[in-house]
Amino acid sequence: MLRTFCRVSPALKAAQRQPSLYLVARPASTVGKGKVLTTATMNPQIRNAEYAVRGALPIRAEALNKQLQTDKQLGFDRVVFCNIGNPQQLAQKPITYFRQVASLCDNPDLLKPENRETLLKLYPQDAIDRAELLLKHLGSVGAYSHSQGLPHIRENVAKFLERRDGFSANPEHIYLTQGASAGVQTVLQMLTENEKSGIMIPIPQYPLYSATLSLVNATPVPYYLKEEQNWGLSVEDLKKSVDGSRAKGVDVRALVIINPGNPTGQCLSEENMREIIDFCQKENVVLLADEVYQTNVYMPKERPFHSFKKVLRSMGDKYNDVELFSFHSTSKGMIGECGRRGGYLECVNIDEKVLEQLYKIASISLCPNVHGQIMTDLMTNPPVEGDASFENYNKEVNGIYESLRRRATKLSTCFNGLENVTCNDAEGAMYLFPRVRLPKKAIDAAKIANVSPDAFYALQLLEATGVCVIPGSGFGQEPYTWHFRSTFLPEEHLFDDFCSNIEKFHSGFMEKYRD
Ligand code: DCS
Repeated sequence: MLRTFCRVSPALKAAQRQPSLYLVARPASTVGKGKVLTTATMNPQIRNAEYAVRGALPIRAEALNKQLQTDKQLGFDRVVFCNIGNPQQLAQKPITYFRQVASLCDNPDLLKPENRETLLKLYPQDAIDRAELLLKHLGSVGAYSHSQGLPHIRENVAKFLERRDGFSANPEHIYLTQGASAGVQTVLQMLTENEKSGIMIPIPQYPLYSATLSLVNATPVPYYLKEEQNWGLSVEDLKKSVDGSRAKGVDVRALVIINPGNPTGQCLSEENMREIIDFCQKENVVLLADEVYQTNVYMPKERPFHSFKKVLRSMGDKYNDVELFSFHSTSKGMIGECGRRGGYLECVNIDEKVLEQLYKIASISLCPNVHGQIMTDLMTNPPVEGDASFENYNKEVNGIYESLRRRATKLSTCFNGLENVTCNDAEGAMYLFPRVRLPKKAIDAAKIANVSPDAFYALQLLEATGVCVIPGSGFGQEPYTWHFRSTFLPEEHLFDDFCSNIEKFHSGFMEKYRD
């Protein structure tokens, strides 16, 4: 009887057959001499993974930030973290309604009848109602939820997708995730059969992709975005890239599209998206649509956001064999709740048996964190007309949106005014990715300092101004071109100073290294 309940996994059985596994893996002479786990013995995939947005530059920035507490001689009075799209780190205010609901879910005692009178002085009725509804489904935020995410929230996400796209969505095909990152990592892990499994990624790209491919030991298949066409994507380039890799024996099986782009900020046209979907069908590749910046769209008339799900469905039944995973997050948009780790993944046209495996992998982590799930519920199901919070919610969201748009323009104007710098406008997202034509003398100095020229520039900028940006090499760029990525998230009232510090630094740098 016990045997049927305690099924021993094949891996465990193999280990039991080989009790001396430990000694076999490590030569006897090393036992007892030094650490078992070193950077030499560790998983090489982890050792080799690189993630620039939390890499060398931000580490130096953190050190400078610490130094500033005691040393007032640094030449600047604060470090400005433009390395990461983390709005609340740069003083963006959280959306009031979101925090009201979250705080009531965290402290349900406030909802007790005896506290109602006081509560109503502090909280609007719709926040109270929402918290009560969520708690009815959740029980407690301290309990594990369904591994795929609370069914009630997944139903709300599905309704949101139906309103957004005009096509049906199935809550069973939605997985709530800890930020979009967890969804992306899981799907990349699922797609990797062996080291020949190839995933097409844009260059420049957000390094979550290259880092995860390194972790799972899959092969990145790069395709280049065209800087001179506002970081446009050409399907001919996709074709060249897939053909070239397949000719080398790579088993290309998926294409990653980041729309709106990070670090490049471009928004795809619907026509371009149709071509991409058609490409996926012809080439038999799964489409991964990273749509975390879907509401960060600053030219909504000329370059509106379209979801891949909507475009795919609008192309009719003929395309029902195109497999699509799409990702969204509560970290971006006007919400910026990065620390709460909310998001979801929608699976379209994915094999049911694969969905079972996806459920299994989600269940190994038990469940996505419940605070993130609550944020996902609020993001996809915010106050509507007639709700007590509607007006204030809209005011806050529009205020952040308009400010982001102004800051995007201000910063691109600043960059385009710098000698030897060109910068495309941000159609979307939170970043600019200017190109700097560095003088030869600066490139030689970088060589002596043993860093890439773009890292050399970014380091000098950091040391001189406290502004932390990320060198283009962290995202990938055309060979012998140099870029950096900066967010446009610094506070608006400090923005003029921020721009003029960059301008001063840049002209000094160019003077110093002029050929
Ligand atoms: N996809 C894209 C395109 C992103 O830019 C990010 C985060 C993510 C996914 C994952 O974010 P979450 O896991 O928080 O949902 N952007 C990083 C960046 O470039 N700066 O900040 C984080």
